Amino acid sequence: MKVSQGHRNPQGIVSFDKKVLLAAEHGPRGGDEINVIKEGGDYGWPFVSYGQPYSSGDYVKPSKTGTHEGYLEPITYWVPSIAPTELVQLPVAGWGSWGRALVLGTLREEVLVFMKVNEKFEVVESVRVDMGERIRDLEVLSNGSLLATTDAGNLITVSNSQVRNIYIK
Ligand SMILES: [Ca+2]
Repeated sequence: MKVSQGHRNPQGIVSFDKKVLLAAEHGPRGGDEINVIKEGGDYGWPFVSYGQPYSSGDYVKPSKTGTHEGYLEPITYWVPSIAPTELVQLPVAGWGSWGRALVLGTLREEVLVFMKVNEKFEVVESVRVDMGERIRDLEVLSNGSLLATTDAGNLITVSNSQVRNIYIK
């Protein structure tokens, strides 16, 4: 069963509070998005994007750029691109005021983006935590800390109070 359409390159998906599906996707050049997924929703690609084509020779080009009119709006987007990957939700315990927040991995920016959303899924606070590596995947461990995989071949745990490298190469 098709749930939704018009996604470009979704790489992260999370069930927020185990109720609402959120997905992160790459835009073309800019226009990276986080969307609340609604059944039957159309998220615009390849018709609209806040990003731009890479070049006039792109195989698929958005029909309209710099707008998302006519399609479901992302809850947040990035121009220029940050290259988003996995999206997770932090547990309440152990994360202080960031409990229940969203965390997004990025490739290009080499940061984790921590985001608080309100009940309407508006991003009300956002911080970037520099990881110094391209972050590919994220997992919340049973002890509540966050585990990141990196393109350099490292696993990094992140807790509210510490950042620690574990080299697996
Ligand atoms: Ca879109």
